Amino acid sequence: MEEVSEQITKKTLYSAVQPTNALTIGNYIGAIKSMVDMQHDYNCYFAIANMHAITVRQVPAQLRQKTLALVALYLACGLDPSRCTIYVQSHVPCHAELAWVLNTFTYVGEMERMTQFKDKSAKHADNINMGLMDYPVLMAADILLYKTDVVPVGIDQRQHLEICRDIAQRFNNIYSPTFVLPEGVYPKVGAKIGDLLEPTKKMSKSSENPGGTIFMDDDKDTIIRKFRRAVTDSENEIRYDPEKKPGVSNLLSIYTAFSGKSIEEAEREFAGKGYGDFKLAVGETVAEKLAPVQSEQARLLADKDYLDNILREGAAKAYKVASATLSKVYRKIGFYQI
Ligand code: ATP
Ligand code: LTN
Repeated sequence: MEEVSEQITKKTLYSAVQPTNALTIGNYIGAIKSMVDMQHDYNCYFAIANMHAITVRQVPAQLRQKTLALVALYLACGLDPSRCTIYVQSHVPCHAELAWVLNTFTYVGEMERMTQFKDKSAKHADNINMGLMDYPVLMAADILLYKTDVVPVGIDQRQHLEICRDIAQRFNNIYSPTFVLPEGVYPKVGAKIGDLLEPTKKMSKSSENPGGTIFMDDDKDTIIRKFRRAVTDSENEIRYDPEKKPGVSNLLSIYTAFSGKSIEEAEREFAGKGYGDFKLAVGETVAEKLAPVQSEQARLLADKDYLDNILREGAAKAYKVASATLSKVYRKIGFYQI
């Protein structure tokens, strides 16, 4: 009873991560951490976006393995499967089905203008496939199927959130109010974690130089070594100023996300200290937080049946909600139903 009334009063939250490469602390700070922090206050759906992942060529065995590894990571980071619906996108066919309908409410020109499409087209010039271009429409389908109110993501996804709202609004205007318009939620600090070697560039899973990226499965020595080489500036002042001091500010953002301290507290803590000490402290804090997550992820990965059960239950719960929305859409657009 309590669970039912909770679901009625709580707003709905949706997010997803692609099971590609190893996740970075950018993914953690930009998305997973907010998901964990917000899970108690919302009715949550968290997907493993394997259908988005294939817009870039994947090795099948690795995609399978990374899918399960991401479920284990979600749990190891603190997502509670008894509170939130955790599932694999391809297990709920409604995503592909709604995406097809939404395609007919989306203009080619809009998709060609998407920053991520342009970046990924440049990076994978030999495989500029239709799926890559259609990526935001599938993402809109993900979000709209669950009547989502809020979507916690990194700032790089803002454009996709905006187009999702445009598509939903367009559909609502042509028919009648059908879709809820979702709001993107971006972390106050850390919505765009920078690469350690090029701090004005987004830290990315698929970066060419792994030296600038901290992966969630990096060991302590690797983490400390990467932070030691992080680019700073020629001053020797630990102050948050993303414009003038992108490297130091990026390290401060990472430090606050992992220590729970505020930027001001961190600035005070390191006042008068040198960059060497600062970088070591950031590296140690990150390594200390990641160690238990890594061992918990490994423990969970050894219990495939447990993870499969979570995914089975998650898919069933997601399907119930998604299929109801899809059916409503089919009715409105005039698909004959039996
Ligand atoms: P790639 O760079 O290979 O395209 P990605 O690292 O962006 O992948 P996704 O699965 O596309 O990974 O993103 C998962 C989530 O992590 C999204 O919410 C995204 O906004 C967030 N995110 C990714 N990188 C960062 C970053 N550097 N800072 C903050 N958030 C990030
Ligand atoms: N495109 C997202 C992953 C994603 C997503 C979503 C995020 C797929 N579907 C729905 C939020 C809501 C990314 O982070 N690159």
